[in-house]
Amino acid sequence: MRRADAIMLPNGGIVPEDPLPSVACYPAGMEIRHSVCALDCPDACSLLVNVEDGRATRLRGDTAHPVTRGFLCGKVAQYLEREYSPQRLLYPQKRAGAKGEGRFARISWDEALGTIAQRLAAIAEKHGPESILPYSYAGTMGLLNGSGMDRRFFHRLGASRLDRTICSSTGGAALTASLGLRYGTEPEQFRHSKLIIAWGANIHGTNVHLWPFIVEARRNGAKLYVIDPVKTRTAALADRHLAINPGSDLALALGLTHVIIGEKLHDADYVARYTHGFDELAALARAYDPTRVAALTGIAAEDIVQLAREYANARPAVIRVNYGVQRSDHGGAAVRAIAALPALTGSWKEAGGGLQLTTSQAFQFNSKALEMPELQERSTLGREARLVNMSELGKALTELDAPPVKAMVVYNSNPAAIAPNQGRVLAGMRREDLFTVVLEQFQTDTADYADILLPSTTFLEHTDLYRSYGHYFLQLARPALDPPGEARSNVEVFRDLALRMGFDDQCFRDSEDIMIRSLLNSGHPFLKGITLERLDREHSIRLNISEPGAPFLPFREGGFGTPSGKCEFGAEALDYTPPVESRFGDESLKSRYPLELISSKNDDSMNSTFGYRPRVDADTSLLYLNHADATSRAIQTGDRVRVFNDRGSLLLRANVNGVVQPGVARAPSVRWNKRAEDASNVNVLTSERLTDMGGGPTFYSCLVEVERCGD
Ligand SMILES: Nc1nc2c(c(=O)[nH]1)N[C@H]1C(S)=C(S)[C@@H](COP(=O)(O)OP(=O)(O)OC[C@H]3O[C@@H](n4cnc5c(=O)[nH]c(N)nc54)[C@H](O)[C@@H]3O)O[C@H]1N2
Ligand SMILES: Nc1nc2c(c(=O)[nH]1)N[C@H]1C(S)=C(S)[C@@H](COP(=O)(O)OP(=O)(O)OC[C@H]3O[C@@H](n4cnc5c(=O)[nH]c(N)nc54)[C@H](O)[C@@H]3O)O[C@H]1N2
Ligand code: SF4
Ligand SMILES: [Mo]
Repeated sequence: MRRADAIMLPNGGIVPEDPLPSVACYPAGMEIRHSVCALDCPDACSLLVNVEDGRATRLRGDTAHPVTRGFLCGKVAQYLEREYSPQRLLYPQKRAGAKGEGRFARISWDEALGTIAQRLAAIAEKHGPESILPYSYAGTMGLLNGSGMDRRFFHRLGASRLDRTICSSTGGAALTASLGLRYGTEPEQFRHSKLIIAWGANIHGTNVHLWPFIVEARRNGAKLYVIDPVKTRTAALADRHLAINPGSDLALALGLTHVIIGEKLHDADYVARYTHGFDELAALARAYDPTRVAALTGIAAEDIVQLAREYANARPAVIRVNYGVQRSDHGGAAVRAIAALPALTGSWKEAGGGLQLTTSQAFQFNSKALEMPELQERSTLGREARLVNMSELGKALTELDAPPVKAMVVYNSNPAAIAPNQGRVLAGMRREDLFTVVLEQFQTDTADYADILLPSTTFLEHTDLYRSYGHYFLQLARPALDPPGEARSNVEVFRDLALRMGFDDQCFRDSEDIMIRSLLNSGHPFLKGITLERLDREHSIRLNISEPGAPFLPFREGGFGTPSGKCEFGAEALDYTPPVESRFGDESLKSRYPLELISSKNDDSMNSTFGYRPRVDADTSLLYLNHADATSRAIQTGDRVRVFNDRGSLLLRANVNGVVQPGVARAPSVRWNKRAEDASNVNVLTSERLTDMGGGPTFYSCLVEVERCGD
């Protein structure tokens, strides 16, 4: 491997070190154990943990892993601080104060589980089991603790099903419609690219293990272009930053298509063989000439023409589109129009070409065997339960009827901080008639609303199986450390709860190993020969997506997963209109709230997971403004500002610099409400409005006004 010390890593990121000394060099009593980072991140790093006398003394990236390549991001390089934090929850507790106040009294596991079982049974009996709502997302990416025993439990109970839309469902639905399969270019192939487009993708901040491959490509002459309304660190390091108007990516992609087809730069052979709907797409794109697209996107017409030509001519060229693009009204259509580009140019044929939004669907598990949806028939409901969209939690807790939500069980998520339209979410969570159970590692904002609060293990303390949404290695982690206090894994808690509820199905006695074997047992060729035994030995195994050493070219010869087997351009759904909340949208709205607020990820955290760290408080209390917008409001860097719209109001500190264009503001997210002076965060401003596909949230389409507010 190339020595990576020449590769600049983000703040706090650890530069790869010398290879591990041989085992004989370690002090007696020290062991190196393997683990996997379970955070909601495409990189799914392979970890090595030094353990001395049962205590971890060091955590680092596995040098042998082809994507981890021996380094960790800054936030997880310090994970042992979290692991051993005095703020870890250690015992079951019950509420001793008002909801949200955060006062609790210690109880035993026996009392905790007994109370939960009794309350859930009574609520199911009185209001029907659908009045119980699970709420979870990807606090851990582990399959057993994220979508295993919990799913079985809620299915058997007949609880409402949760539509897990909060992050990626819009882009996922778009890829499914266009490609039929939610996977794409391998990260390792980016090193062969000549042009890399980071489209709504803050690679340096949120997907840093792709960065060394980009560095390698650039050393060989590749260019990196970034399309992002914000001048992120990725954009600052790029050859070119195209500062696009928020939510106008669909127009830009159609503009590129206009030039590519107009100048006959497309691959007519690939288009004819492997795509469907070209004529309709060409007809639509005719209306998107560079002058019009420039007005819609804020990108100069000549830059659009140049980008289209370079993209079509640079061989190979790859697009890393991330989830930033799809958190807006027409995010689904935008992803579809972007996903059309590599099919138009035939770039899927080349190693280092194509596109990556996610790689997750290549992990072709037998998820039915893990989640067991058929258990719903054995519930008192006796049928498939209703589906509640997690992005509309505020609505679900305050408006949903027949039946209303009477109990909520939260795990792997912090909805009091991360769900949109927070005012309504918290109004719902404050309801005295709502029974709330929270499984957590830390005393989050959500934990403060629990009636019963249960201490959870971290990924270093339980067994789990991990896929990735940014690479193609399947990984297993066994516990590297003992849980502190009385912490238990989600698997254990839902297994125990099932027994308490009297569910005598054999599946509630399954061990972790049995669950893993059932997941692997899908018969899909990508998983052939991958067994639990091999995973225990090797820890990380590349899926059988191509011959070892050969690049994975998923759509080289078509092979799309759509019903037609072709890439579906779907032009009928791609005509552009501005997002509802934008400077080009509704007149009455934009006159009162003229700034488009983007609350994208902050570099040093993971959504709200590290919200207890002072450094995260500092980052997530900033509002970046353009000089023009600041000057017209007499705001200077360091000023306290009030950011507001019809949904709520928030105090932040202004930072006036060059990262956003006029009319756009950025608030790095997401902080813990209770650590702020006004006990709230940016989600008091965001709305529950949904996107065009997949029922996703529109976090990044949010109009606000800002005013100076004392010091
Ligand atoms: N450090 C860190 N890493 C993380 C996370 C974190 O919180 N912190 N979160 C993890 C999670 S849950 C996810 S889903 C991934 C997300 O990873 P990314 O998708 O890379 O992250 P986002 O910040 O959501 O969005 C990426 C970029 O999209 C830009 N953007 C916003 N609106 C638009 C638009 O309309 N058009 C275009 N072209 N760009 C736009 C934003 O300015 C941002 O820079 O990251 C994961 N990794
Ligand atoms: N304004 C705004 N809002 C956003 C976003 C944004 O960019 N802007 N991003 C959105 C996106 S993309 C996402 S994915 C969501 C993420 O929202 P969430 O899924 O809520 O993610 P986190 O805030 O990281 O909280 C995860 C919680 O799970 C807990 N946890 C971790 N492992 C375990 C475990 O094994 N067991 C249990 N019981 N708990 C565990 C952690 O302690 C943590 O508190 O936020 C969304 N909200
Ligand atoms: S958060 Fe992402 S980059 Fe950081 S260690 Fe975990 S998987 Fe790797
Ligand atoms: Mo996410």
